[in-house]
Amino acid sequence: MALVNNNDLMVPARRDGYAVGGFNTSNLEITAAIFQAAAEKRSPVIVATSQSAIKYAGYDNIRAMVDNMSREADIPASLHLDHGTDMEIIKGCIEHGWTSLMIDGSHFPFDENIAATKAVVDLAHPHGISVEAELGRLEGVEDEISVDSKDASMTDPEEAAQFVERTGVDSLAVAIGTSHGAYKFKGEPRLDIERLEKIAALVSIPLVLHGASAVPPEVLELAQRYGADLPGAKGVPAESIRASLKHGVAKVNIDTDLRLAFTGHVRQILTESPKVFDPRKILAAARDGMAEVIKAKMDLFGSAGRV
Ligand code: TD3
Ligand code: ZN
Repeated sequence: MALVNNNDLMVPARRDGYAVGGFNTSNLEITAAIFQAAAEKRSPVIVATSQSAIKYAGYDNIRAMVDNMSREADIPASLHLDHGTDMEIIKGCIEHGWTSLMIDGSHFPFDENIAATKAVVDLAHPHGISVEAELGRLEGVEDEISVDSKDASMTDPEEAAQFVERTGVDSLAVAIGTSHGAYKFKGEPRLDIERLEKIAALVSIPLVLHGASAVPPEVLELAQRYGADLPGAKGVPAESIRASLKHGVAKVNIDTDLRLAFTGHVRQILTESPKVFDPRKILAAARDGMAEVIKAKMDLFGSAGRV
């Protein structure tokens, strides 16, 4: 079907206690994996593109690919800008048919984040485009910060309520202890679910969990068996994702797990089949490997079977 916006996908998700995956793409094979999984699982899906992915693949190529695949698969899907910070790209997405935008003003002081978010809401809403914002900062182990300062960077529930009220934003990304990439925790993984519960009590719009990749052991193991060097990689346990679904999280962002699956499968086929040099053989293995990961996410998030 034709592309929808994130409200169409996330408002029912928050109401019914499941989440839609926001999967990042930058090429044909990742996009195909997303729709292959969505079609098999009968799951709605959010196709996310970072600013650098747009620079890499081009607005029109991405839009045509996502639009076409969502029609062919007959799956409700949105095309979403992930972590928008550049007004030129935000406007470019509006002009090129994106149905959803994230404005990431999380690095700004509170009032400036509000102003930046409100400006994007005012630009997007007349076009029927939904807007996600972020309050609080996602800081990982690589940032070398203490537990205290990690706590200080997390989303404040009262501020979140005020932020949503003053911006008119459609969904809110919260910082509760996750971070981007493959190295999220040094010791035991810990998310601040109590904080999330307080936010959800004060904020009725759908919440978004960034940095939610699990770094699944079998995915990491495959990549490492064929030479990847990723010591100490650690992600968010399934149990924490399940807990977040009970407290308003209606979109869960996944990029790292797809990158790891892609890398593992490409490494495997190149190592095990040294006579293969057809890019389609190499990339089809990666695509199918990513589709398996995505299907498991759709089961975990509870979005499977909702179409
Ligand atoms: O916004 N994103 C995707 C871009 C992050 C770079 O990997 C996420 O929140 C996904 O985070 P994760 O856990 O997959 O790195
Ligand atoms: Zn993110």
